[in-house]
Amino acid sequence: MLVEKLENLKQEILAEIDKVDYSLRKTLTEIRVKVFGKSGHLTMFSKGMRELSAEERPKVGSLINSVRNAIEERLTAKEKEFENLELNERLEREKVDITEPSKGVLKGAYHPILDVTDKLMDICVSLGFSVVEGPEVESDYYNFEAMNIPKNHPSRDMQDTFFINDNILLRSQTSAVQAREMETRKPPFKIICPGKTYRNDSDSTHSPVFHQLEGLVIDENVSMADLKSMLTNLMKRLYGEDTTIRFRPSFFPFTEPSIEVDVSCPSCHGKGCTTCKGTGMLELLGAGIVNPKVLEMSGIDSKKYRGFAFGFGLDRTAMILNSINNIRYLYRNDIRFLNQMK
Ligand code: 2NL
Repeated sequence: MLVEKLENLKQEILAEIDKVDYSLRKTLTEIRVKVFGKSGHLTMFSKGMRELSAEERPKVGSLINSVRNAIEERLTAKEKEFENLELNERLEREKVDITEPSKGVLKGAYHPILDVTDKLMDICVSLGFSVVEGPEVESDYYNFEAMNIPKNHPSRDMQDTFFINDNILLRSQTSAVQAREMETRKPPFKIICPGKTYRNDSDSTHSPVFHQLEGLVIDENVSMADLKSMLTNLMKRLYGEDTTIRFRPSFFPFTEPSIEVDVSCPSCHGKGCTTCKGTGMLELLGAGIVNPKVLEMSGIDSKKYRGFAFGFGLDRTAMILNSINNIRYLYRNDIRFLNQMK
């Protein structure tokens, strides 16, 4: 009776396994549970062994084992078969056609402002300067007060500076970084501060966001002669050895005396063209001997130390070096334009 039941179970389950096709492969797991699970058919038979007599037990035991092995073997074979099919299916689905032509790689290009910033930083670092950065959202104190720009100065007008409130603004010059550094560093030191600056100004040569690189040297006995020789060296390395340099007297509240620096136009080599508006020269940067008031405000002893400083407009420099006639091109990031840069 028991033997017959086991034999029937075996036939029934094997037939069931044989019937499962690939699309219904999950039912193999169900069969496995139905037969071998906690309350599965074979498990029940094994549990029932307890009620058998001592002589029946080994006979039925070995029969249960052989049924288990037969079902297990058929199940495993079928599972293996489906696994192979699944793998083949996946390989087919994920096949990459290596003969298909490439769509091409879109090449990026270096932005001209980043390019001149890097060149100037390289030159300045070779001259012993350290590069420092500071916040773009600044206090009125570091941006204006510490630079000896009085309260009634036109650059403090709402028309020129982006104020966030009475005291906080978007820095209008990178000098603010230097004011911070002067408070914390012990002279002598040489620093440059490249970065973004903001002014409410917009035409073909002005953008509300622009870039400056300012330099500051604080030491005993630095002079206008040191400043001029350093700037000459710097300009010749940036624009070429044959560049001529002109210094003109000027005025800035933070330097005294102040100078402006012109170089021979790199487009026409001084002959006169549209880039230099026929003058043969380009105004390039402002500089000067740091006003002793500025030193004192930052806690530097103006009797012992002197300083010189200079400030570049990086946008203008990038425009001159790449013959760009409208500053807007620098802020469109049109890859066709960027790829034309030298
Ligand atoms: C310009 C003029 C200049 C400075 C920037 C400076 C910084 C400190 C002290 C004194 Cl901490 N001066 N910077 C000096 C002279 C000119 O820039 O027109 N730049 C585009």
